[in-house]
Amino acid sequence: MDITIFNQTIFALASGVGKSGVAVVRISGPHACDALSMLTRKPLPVPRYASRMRLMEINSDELLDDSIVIYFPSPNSFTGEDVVELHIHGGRSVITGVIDALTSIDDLRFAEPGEFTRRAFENDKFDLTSAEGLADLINSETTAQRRQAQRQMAGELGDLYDGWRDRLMRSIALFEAEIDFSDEDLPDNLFDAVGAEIQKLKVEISCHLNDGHKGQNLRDGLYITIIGPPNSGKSTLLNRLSKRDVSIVSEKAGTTRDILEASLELEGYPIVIADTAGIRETNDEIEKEGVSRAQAHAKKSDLKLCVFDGENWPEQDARTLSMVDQNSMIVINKSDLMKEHQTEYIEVSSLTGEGFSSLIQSLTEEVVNRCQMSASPVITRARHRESLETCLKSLDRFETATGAELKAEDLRLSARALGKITGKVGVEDILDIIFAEFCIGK
Ligand SMILES: Nc1nc2c(ncn2[C@@H]2O[C@H](COP(=O)(O)OP(=O)(O)OP(=O)(O)O)[C@@H](O)[C@H]2O)c(=O)[nH]1
Ligand SMILES: [Mg+2]
Repeated sequence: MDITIFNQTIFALASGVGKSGVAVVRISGPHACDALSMLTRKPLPVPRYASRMRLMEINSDELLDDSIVIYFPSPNSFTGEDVVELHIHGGRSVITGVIDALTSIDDLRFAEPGEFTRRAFENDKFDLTSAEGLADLINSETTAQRRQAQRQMAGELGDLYDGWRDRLMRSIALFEAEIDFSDEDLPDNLFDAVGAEIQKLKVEISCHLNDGHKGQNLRDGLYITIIGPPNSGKSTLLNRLSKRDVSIVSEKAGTTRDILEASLELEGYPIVIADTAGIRETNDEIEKEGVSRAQAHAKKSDLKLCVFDGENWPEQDARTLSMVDQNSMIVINKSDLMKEHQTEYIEVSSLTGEGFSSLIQSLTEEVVNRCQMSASPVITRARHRESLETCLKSLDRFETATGAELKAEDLRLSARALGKITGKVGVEDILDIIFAEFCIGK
């Protein structure tokens, strides 16, 4: 994005599209006040107070809407620029009328997705991790996702990375002093002190990285794939879990071919469960494709729900059995047809619902274990993880490097990697990608 466009005044519908009681149109930039005056033909309202004002067509006295207007003078606004919010009636014709009137004003243009937030970032209203937290908040669907987004938005993650970066900067300063004044008397134990500090930082960053991807799991939702032999009742089980008729169920083996997904929420944690083709050897080309998709899908999911057919118990399907690993939960279905019961695995009947409360309980435990928030902030994006790994690698190099110059350079690289996460340095190339994630009006 060209930086000069920040001189322009932008506007957009900040509330959702479609009919609603109230809609909010936001205007930000140097001409926001002029635009408001053109619509109201009245003096500016008192800053940050809601004022009832009539909005008129620009070229006639035709009433567009009787509205509530709030004016936030720069720098005390969301973007840091002059911002005007028009709270109008949410009818399509009212919204179109106001948007058309704004479009007809020369110095105004429609905002790009995320442009308001980007301006706020450029004006130092918050760092990149907080902006990402805001995007996550808007996209959050469950309570736990909302809490995580709010914590990130409040700057928890940014503060952690800035704190580490500050410590690195202090170490760098000490090294530079050593390089610049090597003839003078600096304490002998200077290198030792920095070495100990870097060692401590490395442990903290490693612990932070070693989070079992909980933050990312919560943000993206945990992905669970149901696998098992044909006819074991996988589709019936998914339909009962999701309380919807997602998959076709039939007594014919080999019914499901495509991957079918249902989104659920367990105690505020988001999960997506996928039903797949029953795994078996087959000459049917389409079924074969279904089986290979099922296997590939199972491999990349966070958890496999391996469903065995209880009718054949204790016999178990060898192909499915070979896919069981530590990321698997075993379920024996058709408990209503089992002649002898077992206690090792979860037994359910997808037909009658028997055993489902313990299945849901076990699933919830798994999900909570893999997503639960801790007291300390967690990594929520691959972007953060990559930079932290780069930082750690530079700190490793620091320890083996010889000479103050090389060591200082490694410290600079590691500080740079941290600065990239919060947006302090070298982020121009990724800003377009990050802010494109937002919707228009944010
Ligand atoms: N008695 C009994 N029948 C079940 C149960 N679960 C499923 N069935 C029946 O088993 C048959 C197969 O069910 P599906 O859910 O289609 O099985 P699937 O594993 O999805 O089969 P494919 O898609 O072919 O791999 C259907 O006739 C279901 O009604 C159960 O718990 N008890
Ligand atoms: Mg099926």
